[in-house]
Amino acid sequence: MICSPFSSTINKQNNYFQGNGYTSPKSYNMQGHNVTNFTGNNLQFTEVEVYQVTERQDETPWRKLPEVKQKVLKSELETYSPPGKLDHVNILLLGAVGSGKSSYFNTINSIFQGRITSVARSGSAEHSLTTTYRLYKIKSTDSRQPLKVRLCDTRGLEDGLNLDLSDLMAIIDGHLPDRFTFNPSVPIRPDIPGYKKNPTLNDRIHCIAFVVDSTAIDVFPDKILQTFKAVQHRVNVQGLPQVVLLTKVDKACEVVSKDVSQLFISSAIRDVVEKTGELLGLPRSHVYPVKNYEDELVLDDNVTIPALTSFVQMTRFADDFLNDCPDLDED
Ligand SMILES: Nc1nc2c(ncn2[C@@H]2O[C@H](COP(=O)(O)OP(=O)(O)O)[C@@H](O)[C@H]2O)c(=O)[nH]1
Ligand SMILES: [Mg+2]
Repeated sequence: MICSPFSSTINKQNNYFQGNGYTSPKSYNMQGHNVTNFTGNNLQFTEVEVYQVTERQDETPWRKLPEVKQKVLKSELETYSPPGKLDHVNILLLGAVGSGKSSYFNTINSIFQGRITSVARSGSAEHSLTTTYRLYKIKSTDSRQPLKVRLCDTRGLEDGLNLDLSDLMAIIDGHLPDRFTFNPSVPIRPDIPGYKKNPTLNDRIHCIAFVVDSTAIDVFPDKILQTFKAVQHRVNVQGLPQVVLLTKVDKACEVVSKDVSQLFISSAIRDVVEKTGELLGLPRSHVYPVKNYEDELVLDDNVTIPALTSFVQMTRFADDFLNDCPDLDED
């Protein structure tokens, strides 16, 4: 039944409100009743209550996370050993300045330290705060050993002071040592100090994580997209796994900003995941929405589990890549 019994203001006359609208049956099973016997054939109401219908979030998650405990995910990483004679797996964080690369490392490190830590400098400075290339080790308080998975944090991509494709390929192919300082006016060449001329498989990147700020997806900077595409073009040949870490999900959806547990229920986040996958030509299952620890003082499962899941997935992809890598037995 479509009802619009009154509009604007109606006043009570005698003992009823006189409606000024209409009621009409439509697409509804009235079970033998009609408008006449339903309304008494008038629009006189003794009581009027006004309700607002609001859109209800669909409670079915659009992505199911593994039903294992955080402890199981952590222990998978703590006990992980790369194949062959490799010492560790290297995951490269690549993204615009301010996209949340350093914060992602801090998030993962905090999870394994069991408390909020801030080893990598993060912030909102206009230019990249990270000017050195860092191969971060993640120490676990439980196993007291560093994980055999490292996160590589680069200087951010930005207009003007861009890392060009050959610089990025030097990183991906393992030519740069830990703590290498980028000098925007000196291109990376084999004769610069610290350059590794003959990197081994151990030095190379085994998985690339494009770090994307989920609030920037609608107006994604063209120059950064072009850099991502150029990198993809080069690494697709090697079969290097690629994922997207979609950060700042709390800023992309009001529901998630109030309650991070709604991350995989939020249709706004589902849409951003879909758009990002399309933008980078990657399957949605390779796009991981995460909220980084940034103003929290204590760890929270709703933040930890999506971040840890993304980290486990990247490690598994890197492991698959290495197992299939023809150079594996040479190192
Ligand atoms: N609200 C929110 N802020 C974030 C998140 N991740 C990073 N930030 C903030 O974004 C800013 C840039 O982060 P940073 O990690 O330095 O970016 P980087 O340049 O890619 O290393 C910092 O102020 C962070 O606190 C997130 O998931 N949510
Ligand atoms: Mg940084």
